[in-house]
This record gives sequence, C-alpha cells and structure tokens, in this order.
Amino acid sequence: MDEKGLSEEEVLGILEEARARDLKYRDGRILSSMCTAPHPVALKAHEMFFETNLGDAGLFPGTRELEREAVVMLGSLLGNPSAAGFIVSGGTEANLTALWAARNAAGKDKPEVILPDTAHFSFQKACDTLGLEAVRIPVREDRTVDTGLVEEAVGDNTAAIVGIAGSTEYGIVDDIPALSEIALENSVCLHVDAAFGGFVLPFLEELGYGSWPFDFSLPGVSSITVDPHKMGLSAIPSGGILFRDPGILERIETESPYLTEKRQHTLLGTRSGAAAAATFAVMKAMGRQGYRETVRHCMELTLKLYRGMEAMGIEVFYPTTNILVFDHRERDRIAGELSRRGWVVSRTRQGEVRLVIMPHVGKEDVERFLDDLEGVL
Ligand code: 0PR
Repeated sequence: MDEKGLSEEEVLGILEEARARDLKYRDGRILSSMCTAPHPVALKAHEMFFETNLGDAGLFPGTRELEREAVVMLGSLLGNPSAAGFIVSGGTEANLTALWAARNAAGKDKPEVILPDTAHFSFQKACDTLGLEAVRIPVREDRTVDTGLVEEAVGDNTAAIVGIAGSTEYGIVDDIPALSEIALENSVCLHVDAAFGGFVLPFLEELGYGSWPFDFSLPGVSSITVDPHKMGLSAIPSGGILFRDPGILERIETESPYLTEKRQHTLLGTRSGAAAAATFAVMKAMGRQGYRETVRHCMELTLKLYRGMEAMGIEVFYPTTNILVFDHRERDRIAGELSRRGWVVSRTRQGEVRLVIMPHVGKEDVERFLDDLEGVL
C-alpha cells in the first residue's frame, strides 16, 4: 500500500482498466458458466444492503427478515415452505454445511459419505475439511448414479448419501426417489445438490419437458443446496442451504455470547446481508412466471443447438437441462478453433465439449456459434 491515497478518479481509472480486460456475459460468448448477468434489482439490493452483516443479525433485523423470507420462498419452490436454512456464499458452502450437520447428527466414529462419481468437486473439499471418508459410486450408462451400488455401499459408518439434481458436467438428475427410499430404510441423511438444478428443474417440469422428482416432497430428502447466484439471477455471492428438520441446526450450533444473537448456525461469521436482500429481491421481482420464461428461453436455445449439431452429424447428448455436451474425434481441434473465434466453451473430465446456455446467451449468439462450428468442421 502506498503512503498517500490516490484520488477517486485515479482509483476508478485503474478499476476500469482491469474491468476492460474481463469477459462480459452480455457479449454472449461465455458458454461455459453457470453464472450469468444478475437481475438489475439484485444490483440495487446490493447497493442498499452492502454494509449489512448477518453475522451480527441483531443489528440488522430488517435484513434478517429478508433472509428468512428468501428461505421460505426457496423452501416453497422445493416442496417445503417450512424448511430451515440460510443464504450462504454459494454451492460449496451449502454442500459443506449440509455434510457438517449430517456428520454431527450421525455421530459415527469413522463417518463416510456416499457420493456419485459425478459430484461437484466442492464435496471433495467438504470431505477433506470435515474428515469424512468419500465412498465414490460409479454412474450408469445414462450418467445417473447406480442406485444398486449405493444401496450396497450403505453401512454402519454411513453418515450421509448425496444425490445430484442437475450435475455440473451434464446437467443430469440422479434417481432421487430411489435414493430417498434407501436413505429412509437405513435412517441416514440424504443431501440433494440442486445448486444448479434447483432453479431450473421445477420450471422445466412446468413447461412440460419432463419430471424429475428431487425435492422435499420425497420423504427421505434431508437437505438441499440451491444456488440463487446461478439460474436464480441473484448476484454473486448467493447460495442456499435448506434443511427439512430445523432441529438439525442444533448439531452445528456455535455460541457467540458477545454478539446480538447468542448462537450461530452458519460456517461464516461475518456474512453478506446483501446476498440475502438480493436473493429476496430477485425472487420477488421474477415470480415463478419470470423464472419459467427465463428457463424456457435457455432450454429452447439449448435444443436449437442440439438440433443444429445433430444436422452436422455431431455426436451430441440429448440435454436434460440447459447444458449441452458433444463429442467428436477431432474434439481438441474443434475446441481450440472455437476458442480462437472467441467462444468460451468448457470440457468434461472425459474430454467432451460442454456448453452451458444461460440467460445471457441470445438466439443470434447461438446462430453465430452454429455457423462457426460448421466452419470449423
Ligand atoms: N454443486 C454443483 C452441482 C455445481 O455445479 C457447483 C458449481 C457447486 C455445487 C459449487 O457451487 P459454487 O461454485 O457456487 O461454490 N458449478 C460451477 C462449476 O464448477 C460453478 C461455476 C460457475 C464455474 C461459473 C464457472 C463459472 O464461470 O462449473
């Protein structure tokens, strides 16, 4: 740090220069991200609430109420308006919090968590920090976790089973009803990672694309991760963690005697009230109808890409959600050429090319992408 401060103008000049080097969602070139340009009301909420701290919520009762209402809205979206939970920093913290509570509730000497091979890498971090043994379960041909193998893997040390509703790489939904049965039969927690799918699947279902039961309407589901900073259109950071049984929060309770609230149930201490306000604001502003239309937009474009690629003879996997994965014997060259033409695509662990079609992607972008792809081929 310099001895003397710069003028605001000078500081802003530096910021502008840095920001100019960033990619922008609005350019429609980012086809690799689950995040997107936030709804304008989320930005306003951030400005209004930027100094609030839910780590000392007694100082900010208004903000705390918005968090509670946001949690009720998320719970209603996911089949249980009385679920307990918090707006956290993202899917990583939400998944960690779920496993933290499940581990403590299970009280095993050598706790294990049963994880689909397709689980997001945040679970690896959670297992490492929580001292949980990860028992990895392979997926079937349709890329959902093999529930027969999950059943076999459940044992005396199982603290939790994880199911995925909208996998990171393929956007696929595990057979959560079967996992729910297994969890109930064995009296273990089932955590559903719907970080991505939570704001997508309910609306795809309403639009008639299919049915993928994954939420609290299944009796074995104990907790759900759902991220407002993905398809929820809230601003980063905002994740959501919901628990069916509010009593489980006692298992992760920490005393904070000198604060305005004497107990905390979140990993973070000082935490963003702006995240809660933004999430509340976006959900109020969008309504179910707003999200349904946004999801319709994304899914229609995903299918347009699917059909366009099929017509070019590319091996493309039929998309469950707005994630499209294709393979080609020249996939490295194709991915490289697309990148040279300014497209940002990602690759699965298997090396396939992966596209995530979020609200910042428009019809013209998809058309230009198909033209470029045809050129590359
Ligand atoms: N669970 C699932 C199913 C996820 O897909 C992700 C993140 C997480 C949990 C963790 O969430 P946080 O990243 O909020 O902690 N999935 C994206 C991914 O890893 C995150 C992402 C978002 C990556 C935007 C890139 C990007 O530009 O692909």
